Amino acid sequence: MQTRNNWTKEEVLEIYNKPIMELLYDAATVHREFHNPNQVQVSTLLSIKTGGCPEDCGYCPQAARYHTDIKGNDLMSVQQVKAQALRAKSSGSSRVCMGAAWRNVKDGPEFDQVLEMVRTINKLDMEVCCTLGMITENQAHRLAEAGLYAYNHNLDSSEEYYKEVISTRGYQDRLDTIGNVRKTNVTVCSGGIIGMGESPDDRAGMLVALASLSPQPESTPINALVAVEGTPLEEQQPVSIWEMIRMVATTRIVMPQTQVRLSAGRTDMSREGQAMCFFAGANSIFAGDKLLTTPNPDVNQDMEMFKLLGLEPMKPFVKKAQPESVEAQYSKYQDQGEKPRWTRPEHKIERNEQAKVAAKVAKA
Ligand code: SAM
Ligand code: DTB
Ligand code: SF4
Repeated sequence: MQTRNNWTKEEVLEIYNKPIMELLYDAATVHREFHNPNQVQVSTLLSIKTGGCPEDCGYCPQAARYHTDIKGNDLMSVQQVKAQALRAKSSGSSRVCMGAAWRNVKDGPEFDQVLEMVRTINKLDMEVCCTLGMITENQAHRLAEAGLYAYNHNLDSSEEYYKEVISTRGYQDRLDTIGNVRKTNVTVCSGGIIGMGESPDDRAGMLVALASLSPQPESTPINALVAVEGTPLEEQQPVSIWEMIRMVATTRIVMPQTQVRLSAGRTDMSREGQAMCFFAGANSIFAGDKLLTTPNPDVNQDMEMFKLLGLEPMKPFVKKAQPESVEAQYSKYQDQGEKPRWTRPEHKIERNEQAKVAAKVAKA
């Protein structure tokens, strides 16, 4: 099966609405073509900066304007992050995703601290992912140089429904950040939420938008809304497991190579329900008793479920080699007795180049 970037909403809806047995069979068939069905990636979320966000995302307990019970925190220290990452690694995680309740990244000491966190986790041989809000192309390059493996930035819904949920930024802003990440060697993680009151049409619209990205995202989280008291979506009824299964299966079919993440909402799902999602093509979960601010199943319970289902946690860097940080590239050159020519390989204007020109001028 070829990866297609030209799915229409009608085609996607037709898949989404198939009789469930047919849908499961089709999705599982695609899944086996591209993935090992017995392996599931285990990723750990770390909220490195919690709460106080200026945005108005209607689902989010971290938006400053809603009155939720979460306890806000300033940016964590690099040492705290390292300790948590080591703990996650020892309980089977191969990936750490650091989330910050920011509208966008600002250059300065806090971003420098995040870059240091990325370097630190990369050195632990774990895939490191960040979700920090909007980023510029330059910031994406700096994250890449630090050894970032993935950047998470969700489209969250269809373009039409997005406006119903968020007013402080637009769909194009999301696409722009994803485009900036794509200009580097960092992989793209982008998905969305179901259960916000959107229609199947909106779900299909979101999948068309994601599948039309070329290349498609390497990772696609499918979240079920966790309706948090104090947010505008607090009264939303939980989505049924069948909707989750349909969404996962359809995602698998339209994005055959992506890592489909069964993300928020697992505390309300039975093992049987989750097993159906894995059968339908989900091959990643977030482990640990907390997502960013809301509860998640206990890691021991998850490991029991893995044992029961014969699933094994995926090793890191199965899909793409570990990125080399600038320091790693530098020391490799030194070992070979050479000096690296480029310190920022993806940048067109280079300090080295400028220095060379200046030296030539001085000589003349
Ligand atoms: N501030 C950054 C941003 O919005 O991109 C990063 C953090 S934000 C919390 C990451 C993602 O978490 C959102 O895009 C959304 O998909 C998901 N999310 C947030 N609150 C949620 C909730 N209550 N239920 C399900 N998913 C949620
Ligand atoms: C994603 O799509 N889901 C994760 C991760 N990317 C960052 C976050 C889920 C957050 C759920 C609400 C909370 O715990 O605050
Ligand atoms: Fe802020 Fe992200 Fe929450 Fe929106 S989803 S309010 S941008 S932390």
